[in-house]
Amino acid sequence: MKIKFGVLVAPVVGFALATALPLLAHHSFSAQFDGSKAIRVQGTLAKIEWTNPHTYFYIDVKDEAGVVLRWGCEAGAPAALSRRGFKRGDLKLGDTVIVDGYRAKDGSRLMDARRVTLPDGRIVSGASEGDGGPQVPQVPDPAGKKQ
Ligand SMILES: [Cu+2]
Repeated sequence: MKIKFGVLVAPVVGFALATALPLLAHHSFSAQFDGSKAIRVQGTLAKIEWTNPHTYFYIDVKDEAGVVLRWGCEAGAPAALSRRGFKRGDLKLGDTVIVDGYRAKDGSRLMDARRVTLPDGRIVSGASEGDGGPQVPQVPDPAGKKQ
């Protein structure tokens, strides 16, 4: 009976670790994101976490029906962003921001931020290059036109 119990429990623990790790540790692009699913998200900054190894910012996006959906955007570490000209003072809550990147494989509202358009119009790297993913996302602009 003890062996059977172990067999039953192990898959549950394994699943919990597999789902928790991508957000906590460094990972390759393909572990979490889909390079064929480019996306542009434009909205207002709701929350930002300057944490290692990834900075996360959260953008509230209003859809055609007026429903606000929150997107999580994963960027590089704070120091890596700073080296690319994206510093803490560049974004404050409520600012309008555009993020270009790729959607999470699991279909959740999480994306890899490859490029960020700051409120002052500067376009800066999300500091996530080098993770094995595509470099420049080809995504529709907010008006629906192709870049
Ligand atoms: Cu990582």
